[in-house]
Amino acid sequence: MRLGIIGLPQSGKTTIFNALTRGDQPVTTSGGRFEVHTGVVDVPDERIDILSRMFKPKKTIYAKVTYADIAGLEGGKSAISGPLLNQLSQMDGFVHVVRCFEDASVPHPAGSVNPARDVATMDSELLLNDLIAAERRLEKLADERRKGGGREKGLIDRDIALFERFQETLSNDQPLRELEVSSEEEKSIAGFGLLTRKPMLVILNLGEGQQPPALEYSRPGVAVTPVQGRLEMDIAQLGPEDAELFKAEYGISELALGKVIHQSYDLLGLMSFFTVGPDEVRAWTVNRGASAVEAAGAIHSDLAKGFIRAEVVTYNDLVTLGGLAEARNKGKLRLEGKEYIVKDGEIVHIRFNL
Ligand SMILES: Nc1nc2c(ncn2[C@@H]2O[C@H](COP(=O)(O)OP(=O)(O)OP(=O)(O)O)[C@@H](O)[C@H]2O)c(=O)[nH]1
Ligand SMILES: [Mg+2]
Repeated sequence: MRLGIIGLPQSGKTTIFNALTRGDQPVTTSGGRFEVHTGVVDVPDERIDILSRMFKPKKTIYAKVTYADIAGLEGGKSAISGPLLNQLSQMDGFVHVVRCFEDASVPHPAGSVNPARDVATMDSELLLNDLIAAERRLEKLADERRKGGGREKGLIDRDIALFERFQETLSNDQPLRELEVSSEEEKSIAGFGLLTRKPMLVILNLGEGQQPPALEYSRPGVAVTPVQGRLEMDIAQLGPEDAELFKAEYGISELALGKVIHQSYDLLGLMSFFTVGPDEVRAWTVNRGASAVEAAGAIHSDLAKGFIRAEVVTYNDLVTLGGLAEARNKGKLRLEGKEYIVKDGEIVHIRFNL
């Protein structure tokens, strides 16, 4: 799963990226140049820590999220061009970094710090691009319908109706993530990478000790969270001991970054199930509502192909009872079939036969 970090120039994208990935990309200005850096981040999970202590495996593997620091968005109400748009459309969701910090030595491209305005600017930039994409698609569909010989007319008409709905929604300044579409329709737009369909996490990038601004912004599929970006980046770059000292000195009990990673994960509609054993304790990522056979497929396609049964135990039962054998003895290890809906935090063992 990949989240693209976007925002106006000099809003603190690379700073947030470094904080999330414990990276040290230089925070010099990209000058609006198109530039992408990616980093993979473990999703912190106390349950994995505890299972790992229980099973003492050779390897402990957390769920992962990839962040991409994408520079080059100007926020000038112009269409986003080629390679940049291509990058954006490949993301599963966005982290929008909004500058709140005041610093005279860092000029704001619009001349002043105004988070509400910047949120609106980025929203309309993404909207504009989807509007252009929808219009292009409608032209193509009209051509296809006129020429004939390809897909069935009924299918083309269905797509035309859908993209006309998109066009209308976007023209009313409404992002597409707020529109209900059927699973059929979902399939016919999967390849288009429409930007306003993607979930978004808005990060209010605060200066040290700054209070978050009041921002009236509540929309489906968007979460808003304040982060003291530079402070968190500085801490992320320290060793664990120094980081503790630093946090004590600044009176920080918990970093916002763990929360940001969790919010990203939730926003993308993901959850984790676990596998345990002496070799490996591991978190696997699936969509919420995934079935047992889909969970098997997340581990390996062979497990889905040869699926017989899933042995399932809840995290709480396993930890309380102290082991898989104990769980089995107490009848807490359930046998489930292909269609079983896996829950977040369940420990799943797939029985399969090829
Ligand atoms: N004072 C202060 N400066 C910050 C803060 N966060 C970021 N900066 C500074 O703002 C400048 C821009 O930060 P970057 O993280 O490079 O911003 P960016 O969005 O990646 O910039 P571009 O890639 O050039 O668009 C840097 O000089 C940072 O040190 C903060 O919380 N307080
Ligand atoms: Mg940058």
